[in-house]
Amino acid sequence: MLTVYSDDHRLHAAKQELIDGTLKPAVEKPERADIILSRVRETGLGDVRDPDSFGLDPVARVHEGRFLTFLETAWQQWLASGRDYEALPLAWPVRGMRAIEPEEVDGKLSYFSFDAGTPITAGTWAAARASADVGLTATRLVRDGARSAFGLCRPPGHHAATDYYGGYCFLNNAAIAAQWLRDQGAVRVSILDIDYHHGNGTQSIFYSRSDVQFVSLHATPRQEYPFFLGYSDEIGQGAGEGFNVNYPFEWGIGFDQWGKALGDALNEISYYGPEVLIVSLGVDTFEKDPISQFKLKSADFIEAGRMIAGLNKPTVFMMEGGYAVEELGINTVNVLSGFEEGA
Ligand code: OKP
Ligand code: ZN
Repeated sequence: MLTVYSDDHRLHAAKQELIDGTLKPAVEKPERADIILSRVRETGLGDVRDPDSFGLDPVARVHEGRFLTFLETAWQQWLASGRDYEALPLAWPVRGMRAIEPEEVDGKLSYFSFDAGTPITAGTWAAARASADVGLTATRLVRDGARSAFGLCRPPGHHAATDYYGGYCFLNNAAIAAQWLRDQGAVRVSILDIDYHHGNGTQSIFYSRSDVQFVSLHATPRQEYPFFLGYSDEIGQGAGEGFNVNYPFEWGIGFDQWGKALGDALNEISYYGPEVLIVSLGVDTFEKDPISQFKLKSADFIEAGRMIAGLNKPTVFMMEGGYAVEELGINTVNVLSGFEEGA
């Protein structure tokens, strides 16, 4: 399996992140991609290549123009307003308030985000664009006939929606790739999201559509971030009804329950019959993940990969979360090599 990787992920390297009510060293950091890449090389998974540039058109098929303009100019505006450290929002338009885009950068940061845990830095926009190109390049390899490919995306994407960022995500790499496949003529695309956190951005982007199925296993929003989406009664709406499938789980589950749900999820996908499968690959379900509460073991990721291969669909893996840096390379590549064994 080929891996697509860009060094430009390094341009997004927040020093701190607001977590547990305090500023701490960022957990979503460049070392994450480094360790995955070195494991890819060490195991001989396959060649590593650079992404091609797809320009903004495929990105603009998913995200709103004013949101993209904001992301592109946010750092400049933040600097111009007298700050030279990382930009974070502070207030949101909740129940009964007015969702009108403010003029000042602090207001815009809030307007275009949904959490205060996702810093914008000088290089964030460039890194996010490179990450989308990584995903698109991996997707094109599969469109052109590869059985599978791995987009080593960083920053991740699944929390970003058409017009807001958050959860370490700015551009929704998987959604951009799915839309690109549709625009290239694929009739049906499935996105299987196995990150520990619900892919609220991806769900909301395709919620009213039947041409992209979204299936997600994640921690229940009753207990876990992003808190306000990911319940099992979210089945899609209008034309999208029946094409959104959520498997929320309580803290503490292991592979017994998770693997069973994965089998179920794969049946849903098989029944839907996509031309291509995109896997939003987070391995923060790992027992030692510092911000998560599932109990998967390293060997379980091999089995997950085998199971996904059993679907027998052209498959693009795109990196999402996973923060136990020491084991991150092993766990990620375990899914990929499990897939290759099963394919
Ligand atoms: C991004 B991805 C932990 C709070 C964590 C943000 C998590 C973003 C996860 N107590 N806040 O889905 O891995
Ligand atoms: Zn996650």
